[in-house]
Amino acid sequence: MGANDMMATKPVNLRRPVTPTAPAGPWSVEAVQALLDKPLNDLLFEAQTVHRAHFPEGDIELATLLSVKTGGCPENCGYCPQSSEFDTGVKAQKLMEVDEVVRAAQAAKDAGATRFCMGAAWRAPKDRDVEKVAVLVEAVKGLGLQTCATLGMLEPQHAVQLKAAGLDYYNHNLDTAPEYYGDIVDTRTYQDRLDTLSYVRSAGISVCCGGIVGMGEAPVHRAGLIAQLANLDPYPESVPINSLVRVPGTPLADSEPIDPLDFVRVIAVARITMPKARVRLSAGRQQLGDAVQALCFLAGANSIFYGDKLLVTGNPDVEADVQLLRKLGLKARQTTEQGACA
Ligand code: SAM
Ligand code: DTB
Ligand code: SF4
Repeated sequence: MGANDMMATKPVNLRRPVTPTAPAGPWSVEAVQALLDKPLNDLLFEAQTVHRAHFPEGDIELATLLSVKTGGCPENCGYCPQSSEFDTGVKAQKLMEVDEVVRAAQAAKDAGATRFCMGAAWRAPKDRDVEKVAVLVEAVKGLGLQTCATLGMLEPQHAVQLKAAGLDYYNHNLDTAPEYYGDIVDTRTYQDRLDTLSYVRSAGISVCCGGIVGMGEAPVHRAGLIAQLANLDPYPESVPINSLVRVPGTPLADSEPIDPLDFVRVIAVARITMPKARVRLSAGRQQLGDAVQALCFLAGANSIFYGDKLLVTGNPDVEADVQLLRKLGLKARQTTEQGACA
């Protein structure tokens, strides 16, 4: 097959990824593992080929996070500084007021973000919490930004309410493979996560779902996570790949950091298995350095969290990211006057 044939854009069915190595049916963990194990240059070439076929513009989406309700969470996710079970110095705060959120969202838009994601440290929001977040969503949507929220487990009617308020995306991560999940959190199950994802889908909200690497997982767990994500039907529109931010006081604070090239591999395999998704190079960028981030973009990452803070931990500052994109000759995704993404 010549290079031109490989670059040709074919009609794509979201349910059946069209890639050089895509299986006819669901992705097996073994097939994903085989991709992860390829020689790096071969893997990057395949990922970049898939990437160019599906994202000829090559732009980078800028999504800004805001923790609208911080800390005091009853869950025990071993990576999370916001769990009330761990002594991390994060102070619990109540839900932010609308005007404060709108100010932050406007500032994000002015800085060039096209998506604004509101995070809340809840296990599952109560009815009255969802009503209040719906007001926030409506206000942020009114600024012409894409809206995203991550609030924990939802009931089906909550998803419907949030959709009606103008929620475009719901972030709910599977975090790792089902086999490793119980080692990371035991206050909820993998099936709880899948249930919320199905309510979000049914309500017509786009799905943002990914995971974390560098939590002491085995390579097969990374393959297991990607297979789970790629086999969601359809696979998520947004796939955040986080590198663990090791926060003192959390049970995972002393985890062995992932080899940066293994992180690049995970990004590449996410791109190959979910060709039309926005793959987000998410938490942990402060530890990666410019060269590894450049490799992640080559591997098919086309979204970042943009802004000086993630939820409670740090992120590269805006000026550094503007310079990085400029240095790499990458352009940020633009919105139209109406706020729709061009
Ligand atoms: N409470 C909600 C939930 O768990 O879905 C929403 C907020 S929670 C902080 C959102 C996601 O952030 C988690 O699912 C996890 O994937 C990611 N996350 C949390 N702490 C992290 C850390 N220290 N490093 C990397 N990612 C982290
Ligand atoms: C996601 O996958 N990563 C973001 C967002 N979705 C909500 C959160 C990262 C959190 C990093 C640690 C912190 O600041 O709390
Ligand atoms: Fe709570 Fe979400 Fe943190 Fe888990 S990840 S402790 S659910 S805020």
